[in-house]
Amino acid sequence: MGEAKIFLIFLIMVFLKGTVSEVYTVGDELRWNTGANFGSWSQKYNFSAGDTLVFTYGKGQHNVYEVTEATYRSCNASTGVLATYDSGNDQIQLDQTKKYWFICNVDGHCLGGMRFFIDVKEASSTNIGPTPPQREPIPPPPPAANSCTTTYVFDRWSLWVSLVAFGFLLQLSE
Ligand SMILES: [Cu+2]
Repeated sequence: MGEAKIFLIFLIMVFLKGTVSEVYTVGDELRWNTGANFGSWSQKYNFSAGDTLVFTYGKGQHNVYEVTEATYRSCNASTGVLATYDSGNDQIQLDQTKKYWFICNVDGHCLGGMRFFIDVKEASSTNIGPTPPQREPIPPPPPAANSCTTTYVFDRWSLWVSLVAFGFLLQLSE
């Protein structure tokens, strides 16, 4: 019973690991700032639908524009802006499977490197290996009554030996 419970908890953990969305801080410890390499940051992770990006930065120093690919490439946000954020702590849920293109639209920041794109895939459990085959539970040890039976048999046997020996002795004495 104890083993079954542990195995069930293990299964639940595997299931949750495969489905619970991740939260990614853009730029990791460097955050959303000039000087971070967002191209390499964005390639470190496999993003899937339901994950969340968090942009943290000094409010007013930067902003976050979700843009089209063309605007990402040109760094010209006069067109092709899909969404804008400027709170300094922007949490963007990636609820679609598509490419997301982000830039900072403060002068010069996009051209200076504050831009990246990510390819958000379908949330799936393909990154989870097959669960190892569950071993058959070890059968419980045989009941302790067996030892009583053994003792009982032994006692009967020794009684029988004693009787034979006694009879033998009686025969000798005749
Ligand atoms: Cu900026």
